[in-house]
Amino acid sequence: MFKSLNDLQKLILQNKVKKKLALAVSQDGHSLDAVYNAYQAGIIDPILIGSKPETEAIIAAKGYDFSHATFIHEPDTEKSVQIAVKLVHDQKADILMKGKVATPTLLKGVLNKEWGLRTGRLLSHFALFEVNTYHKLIAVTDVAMNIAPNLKDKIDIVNNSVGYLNKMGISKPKVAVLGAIEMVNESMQATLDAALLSKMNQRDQIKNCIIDGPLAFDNAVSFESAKHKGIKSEVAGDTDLLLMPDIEVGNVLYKTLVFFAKAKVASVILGASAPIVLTSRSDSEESKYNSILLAAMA
Ligand code: COD
Repeated sequence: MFKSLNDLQKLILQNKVKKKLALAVSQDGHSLDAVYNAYQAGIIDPILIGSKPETEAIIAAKGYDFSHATFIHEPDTEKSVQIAVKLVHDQKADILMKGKVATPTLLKGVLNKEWGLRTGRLLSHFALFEVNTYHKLIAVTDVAMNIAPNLKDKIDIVNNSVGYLNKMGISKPKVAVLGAIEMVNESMQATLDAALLSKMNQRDQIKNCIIDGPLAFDNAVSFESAKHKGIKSEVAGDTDLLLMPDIEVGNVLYKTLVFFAKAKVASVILGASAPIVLTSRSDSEESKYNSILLAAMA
C-alpha cells in the first residue's frame, strides 16, 4: 500500500508513463504550473486550449518553455471545453483537465451525449489523501460530482473507486460507509444505505473489497475509537476508502483535511472514457500536479 503521494510519483516515473493531456480553458496560472511540472517530468504532452494571448502571457510571466506544446486558440469558455472534450472523445488526448472554468460547465461537456466521455457507467469523483495522522493513504468519494447519490449510485461510486484501488495493488480495499452514527437508524437514509451495501458485499454483489457500515468518521479511521465503542469490524481503524453520504459532507471533509489538517491530495473523475483532472480553484499547485499523476496512472 502506498504510504505517500510521492510513492505514486515514483511508480509513474519508473514506468515512464507518457500521456497527452488536454487542458480546457488554459489561461489559469495554477493549472499551468502543474501542467508544466508534469511536462518537464516527461509524464505528459500538453494541448492547451483557451485564450492563446492570455495563456502565453501567463507562461511568459512565469518563464516557462512550452515550445513543444500544442496551442489551440479559443477564447470562448464553452467552446474551449467542447474542443478539449472532443479531443479526448476522438482519442487524440488521453486525459482531460479543468483549467479556468466552473466545474459544472466542464462536467456538462463531459456528459454531452454526442461528443462527451460517457461510457454508460456513472461518473464519480475519487480523491486520494496523504494525512500525517493516518498510517496510509486514504481515498474519499464522492466529494465533487454526484450531489445526492441513491443506493444504486453508491454501488457504482464504490465500484469505480475500488477498481482504481485494485489497480494500485490493493486487492481488497477496506471501504467504510459513513453515517453520523454506527447503528442503523431508519430516519437516517445514509445508515440504511450503508447496511445494504455491507450486506451486498457479504453476498458478493459488490466484489473485490470489504465494506462495512454504517461507521461514524471516528471509528472508520481510529482503532481506539472503534474498540472503545465495542465495534467489531475488519474495516474500522484501517479504512482505505471513505464513502460519503452526499456531496456536502464530502466537500466539507475534503476542505477540512486540506485547510485544517494540511493534508496532501490528488483527485480524478473515474467512470468516463478517460480520466478527468478536476481540482478546485483553491487547490494548490502540488495537488493539481499529484492529480495529473493519479490520472496518468488511471
Ligand atoms: N455519471 C453519468 N451520467 C450522469 C451523471 C454521472 N455522475 N450525472 C448526470 N448524468 C447524466 C444523466 O443521466 C442525464 O442523462 C444527464 O447526465 C443530465 O443529468 P442531470 O440533469 O441530472 O445533470 P446536469 O447536467 O444538470 O448536472 C450534472 C452535473 C455533474 C453538472 C451536476 O450533477 C453537478 O453540478 N454536480 C456537482 C458539480 C459541482 O458543483 N461540484 C463542485 C464541487 S468542487
